Amino acid sequence: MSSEYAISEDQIEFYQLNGYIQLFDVLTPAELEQIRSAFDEVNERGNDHRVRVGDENSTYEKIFIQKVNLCRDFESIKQYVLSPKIASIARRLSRSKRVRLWHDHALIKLPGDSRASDWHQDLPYWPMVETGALSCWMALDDVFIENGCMQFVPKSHSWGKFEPINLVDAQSIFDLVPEPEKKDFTPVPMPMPAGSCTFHNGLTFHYASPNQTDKPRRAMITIYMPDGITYNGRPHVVTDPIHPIIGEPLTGDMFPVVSEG
Ligand SMILES: O=C(O)CCC(=O)C(=O)O
Repeated sequence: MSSEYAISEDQIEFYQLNGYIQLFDVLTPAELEQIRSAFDEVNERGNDHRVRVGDENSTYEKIFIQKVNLCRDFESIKQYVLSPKIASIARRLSRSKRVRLWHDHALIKLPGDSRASDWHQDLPYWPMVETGALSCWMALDDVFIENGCMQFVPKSHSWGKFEPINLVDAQSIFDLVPEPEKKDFTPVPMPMPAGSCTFHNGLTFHYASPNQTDKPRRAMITIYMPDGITYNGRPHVVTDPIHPIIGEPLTGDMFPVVSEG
């Protein structure tokens, strides 16, 4: 991966205030091509990493095909996910001394009978006591509203942590949000060319509309957590096999330090 991506203090403040930021041309064309080729290889190698919720035609897979921790089996994805270039942006945005990898995942919104990724927060699904974890959502295709670019509600990360909503049942998170905050609901769409990305706080409300085009919308997401985040015991596909102890920090080889400053 190429060298450090410059972000200004104003951009860090924007992220801190709004809970998200959009960054253009983060990947070089060669880096983008490398990840796209890795996605082709993932497709050829089948479904080992797929989060299975129901069968091939399940509602979940109409929202997106999700493949978790590709970095464990695909060298070029490992290079990307562990690269200091992206991790250091996460560290600076979150104003952390050190960030660890939580996990990576591919989210592919297929064309056809496509569903929205409904409004939700991420942190309620993660087994973490503390806040602060954040995602880098890297576009591998040009994205716009019609194929499911990300959308965010500015400042919604300051509304608190709600219950995890069921994306498949079209349960609305807004039923959980109190009135004063609900009136501040002004989503901001994030169209951008491939190789650009957004970062969002695990508490920020986000959404992606159905893919109404005839091509897949591919995104590579890397999730980082400030060092010291502790395990809260919630079941999760990443932590279930390793049985962490409740209250202990998520550390070790599975959650390596990826940027320190
Ligand atoms: O890519 C999508 O459709 C949704 C992404 C998302 O929810 C996330 O990255 O947390």
